[in-house]
Amino acid sequence: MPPVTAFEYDKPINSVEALRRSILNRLVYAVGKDVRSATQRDWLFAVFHAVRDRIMGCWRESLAQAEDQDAKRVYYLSMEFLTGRALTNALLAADIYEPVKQACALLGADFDALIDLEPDAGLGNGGLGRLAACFLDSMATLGLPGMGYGIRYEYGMFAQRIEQGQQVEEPDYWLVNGHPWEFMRPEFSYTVRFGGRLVPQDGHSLWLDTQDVIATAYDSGVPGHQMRSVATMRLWSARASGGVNLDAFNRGDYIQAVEDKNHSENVSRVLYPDDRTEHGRELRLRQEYFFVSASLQDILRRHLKSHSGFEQLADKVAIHLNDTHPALAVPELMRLLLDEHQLGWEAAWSLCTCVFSYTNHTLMEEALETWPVELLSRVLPRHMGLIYEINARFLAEVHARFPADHALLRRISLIEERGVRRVRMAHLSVLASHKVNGVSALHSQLMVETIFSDFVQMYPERFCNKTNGITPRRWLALANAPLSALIDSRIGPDWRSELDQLARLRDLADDTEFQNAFGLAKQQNKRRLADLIARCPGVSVDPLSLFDVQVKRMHEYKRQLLNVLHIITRYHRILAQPHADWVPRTVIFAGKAASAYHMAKLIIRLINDVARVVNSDQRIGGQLRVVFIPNYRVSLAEIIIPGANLSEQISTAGTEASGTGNMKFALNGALTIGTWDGANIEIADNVGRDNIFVFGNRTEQVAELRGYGYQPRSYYEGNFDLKCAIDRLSEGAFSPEEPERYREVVNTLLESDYYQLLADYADYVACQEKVDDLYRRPAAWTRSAILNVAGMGVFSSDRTIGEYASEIWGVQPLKPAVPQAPSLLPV
Ligand code: 26W
Repeated sequence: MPPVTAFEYDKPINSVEALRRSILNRLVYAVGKDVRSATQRDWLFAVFHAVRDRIMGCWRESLAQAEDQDAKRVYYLSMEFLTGRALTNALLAADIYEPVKQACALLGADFDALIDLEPDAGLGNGGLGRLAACFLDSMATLGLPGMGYGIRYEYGMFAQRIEQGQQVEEPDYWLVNGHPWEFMRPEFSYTVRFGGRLVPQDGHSLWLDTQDVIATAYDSGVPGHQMRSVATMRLWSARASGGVNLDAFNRGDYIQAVEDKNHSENVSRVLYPDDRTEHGRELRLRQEYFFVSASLQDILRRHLKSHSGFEQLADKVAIHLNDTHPALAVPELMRLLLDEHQLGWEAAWSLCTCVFSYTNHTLMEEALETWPVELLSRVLPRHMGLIYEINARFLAEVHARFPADHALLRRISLIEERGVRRVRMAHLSVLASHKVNGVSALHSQLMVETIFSDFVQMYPERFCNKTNGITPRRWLALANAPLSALIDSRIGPDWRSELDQLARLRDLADDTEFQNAFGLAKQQNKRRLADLIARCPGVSVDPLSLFDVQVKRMHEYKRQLLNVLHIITRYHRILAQPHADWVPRTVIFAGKAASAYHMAKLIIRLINDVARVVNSDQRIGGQLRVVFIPNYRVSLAEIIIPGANLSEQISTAGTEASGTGNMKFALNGALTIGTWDGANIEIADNVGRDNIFVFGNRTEQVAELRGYGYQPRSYYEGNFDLKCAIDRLSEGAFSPEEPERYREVVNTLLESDYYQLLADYADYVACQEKVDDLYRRPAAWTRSAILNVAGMGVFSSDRTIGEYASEIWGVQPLKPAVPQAPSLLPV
């Protein structure tokens, strides 16, 4: 027998017959069932296995190439990866969607039903986590060596139910039926230490008596477009170190012993469902350190496998911090290099600043992470010590450069000294990174003008912009089959990996035949969305009405409430003139509120109350409908977004760092109504100012108003419609059973209105009238929608990741593999 070569495996054959046999084989040999006994779940798993088999060869080759070429790799550290479903995405990447569907039909399995059975991997809150998922997709498509590191939460983002108009949270135990896409890798397990005490020894610190948790790797493959490569997402799961507590066990206290074990395993139990305030929670801090420590140990192990020391570390490794959540990677790398590998301080710190880079995703004060010094000292005493040392050296440098400026030292310090002393994770991240980026042009500009202005004086060359992007594979090819087919028929299929190709559609914007086909595709998507809505009890919508959609996390700054004020105004106007020529509208909302965010939950309730009143009012003759779709998540977004005519992106200028939903809508041919905020601005630049509805105050005006003492009441007094809308809310018109229900909402609006809804109200309502005017002219509307799609090329996450790779990480795509000898056996 000849020796086994590295890649002696069976090349997949993707004919319908080969797929049918594969699925059948996997049903019998991996799932342990047969055609007679298979449940839907069994079929889903059989298909999953058959598809996973088909990405394995490419995946192993991607890993081997990176190793053989000794390529520089990028490690994307993120607390969240909101990947959604894996199966349909892989079917598309491997170009076997249709043949697998046919194979299922031959086997008597209901393909559409079984793919719908896959739970979303909801391991993220929203924008930041979904961005990380799009980035992995693009890394795979571009063939960039590296991987994503995160946490394998047992419970993902909670499921949302609406009960009597109110949000109810339910645990999302997404792994309950098993997860056939992942591989457990127990050989990659690391000890992560917490607590304990420091004992000085020979100028070093010994960290003793720690409580230890084991991190075990679980790998998932992320197949790139046409399987150009497969990226790895490695998620860590916590295991107790010593099994059960033997002391307790021997004392006969079995329950206590197992409880201790459970306690350590809590670290990877649940995703924190709050995207603004979780500082101070000890378990969250433990999660952050847990995944960062395991990832860094893994990165250094891999490096030392093929290098004798760390001289080349910065040439071979780039580590990216997705927001500050993984910022403990900085003191952890210092600890590993100093304490475990005996490097000197200067060498270790210089490696840090070469290796790390950091993306900021928010300027909002309350979302900037800080950790109490007391907590850090207790949970991670060694790291707290290292942070002090980093800070002391840094402040000395600042003082040397700006000796007269004492206020600067206080402002720029890694430690906030006012009140309870806290570590500023953003400062730590900036200090340790050679590049720091914002996520849209405006955001990056505001970032250097506001929160990091002091750091700009010290390190101006560090700061840059990388405007966000989205993967066109999931967000157009997969989510919108009708439009994808139409685009293919006119410009071919290459837009999937060269999204700039969409610019060729500009020539078709005035082509009546194309417009009609484009309109038909939109209509098909609207019908699919209407069917989805019909499954919510008690609502039916007209697919010919204008679908006006706002789907995103519930946040005061995103101003869902401004949308509601417009709805109430429109409702009143229709009641006043029921026979006027109204453009029938369906306003669709979806989104989760953080469980402790009272105002956001109240707004969900308000939307549902307004929906109930408006939808049941016979007098308006169906000219207006309001719908709240429960449990917004990636798989729902894939249905909702293609069905939208109008995309609501109405945050207070200066507050939405970028937005990525805005890009998904425009790519699917919705027109945007939006403020001059985040990436909306760049969308306007690319689709043309005539093809987007912009309204409201800009950042400078918002700041000016805030500076002068903003008076929301003056807008209320001065605008009849606005006064009417707020008065009706205040009287309990939408909650007759409890008239005081929205008192708080009214008071917030009239007394403080921090996000200046009232200042933008009149312009917003006027802008909505322009929306109606254009919708009355279907050809003109469709033309604009086509120009939106045509202008979206730049918002591909392939473009974004290409920029990160060349301008921040210094990594290059892998060289194509040498063709393998054809194999003989089908999988
Ligand atoms: C500490 C809790 C916490 C958790 C998450 C604080 C802050 C966050 C994120 C920074 C919130 C977030 O998801 N930000 C969004 O990031 C997207 C991707 O860059 C942007 O498109 C959104 O505008 C931004 O709000």
